[in-house]
Amino acid sequence: MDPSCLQYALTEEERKQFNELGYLIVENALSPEQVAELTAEFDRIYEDKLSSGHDPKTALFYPNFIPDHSSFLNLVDYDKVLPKVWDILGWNIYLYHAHMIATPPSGKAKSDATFGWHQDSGRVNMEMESHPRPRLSLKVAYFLSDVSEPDRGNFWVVPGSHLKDNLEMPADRQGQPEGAIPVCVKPGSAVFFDRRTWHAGSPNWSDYTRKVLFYGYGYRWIRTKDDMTVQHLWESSDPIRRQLLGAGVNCNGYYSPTDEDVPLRGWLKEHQPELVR
Ligand SMILES: O=C(O)CCC(=O)C(=O)O
Repeated sequence: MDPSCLQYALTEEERKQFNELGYLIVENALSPEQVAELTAEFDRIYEDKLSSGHDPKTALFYPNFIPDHSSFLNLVDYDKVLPKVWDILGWNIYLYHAHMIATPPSGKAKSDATFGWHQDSGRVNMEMESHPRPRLSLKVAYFLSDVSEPDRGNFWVVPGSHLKDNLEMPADRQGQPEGAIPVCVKPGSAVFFDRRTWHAGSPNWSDYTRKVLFYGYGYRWIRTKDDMTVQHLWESSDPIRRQLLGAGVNCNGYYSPTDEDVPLRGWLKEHQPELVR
């Protein structure tokens, strides 16, 4: 990592927003050139899935896309984003999960049906005894298509809901929970969200296919949530990227890391020592 990335460290205002709302929007995180390159690779994968029989009217959920192209890999330790991730979670982190979603026009009339609201991490929410639930991980969603208007298959959130263990759903599964809003952003925006923030994807009632890449960062003692077949990329990666791709010395090092397990800690000791404890 080049120390110049520290210019993108989380600001106090950003921390306040993330802590209070459970999400944070960073506009223009990607340049138009990056959006174009990522979109070309995204479209290639999507077209490939359509040719292999994916229904063009339903959303494509495609996990483990990092090995598919270097432009996806390069976002794993992206200098405009990673410093904000470590400012929130600390240094004992890695990419535990990544998925891309294409949401094509649904071709259906707009309805009021309640979306699939959830907190991330499945059974963690039942089996961990704590209130509020622990943060554990966050996702960064890079929007490649224009969702600056509602009804475009937007990502929805209930701001401030990350400290709630339950979210009251509307009666008869009609309408959205109180306070719910669509996240409306331009291509190139990165949306950080705490895994506990109640969120949902939504149907696409527009004519544009929605395109998003999700990068999930969590503590190194959390298991991967998809196949994450990235091990062959370790050798050609620098030490911090290797850590983020799940490399380590041995299993104990996920819990009690040595310097070799967590090069990010060594880097921060030198460049942002207040984060190392
Ligand atoms: O498609 C979306 O906007 C929602 C994605 C989602 O729920 C998730 O990544 O956990």
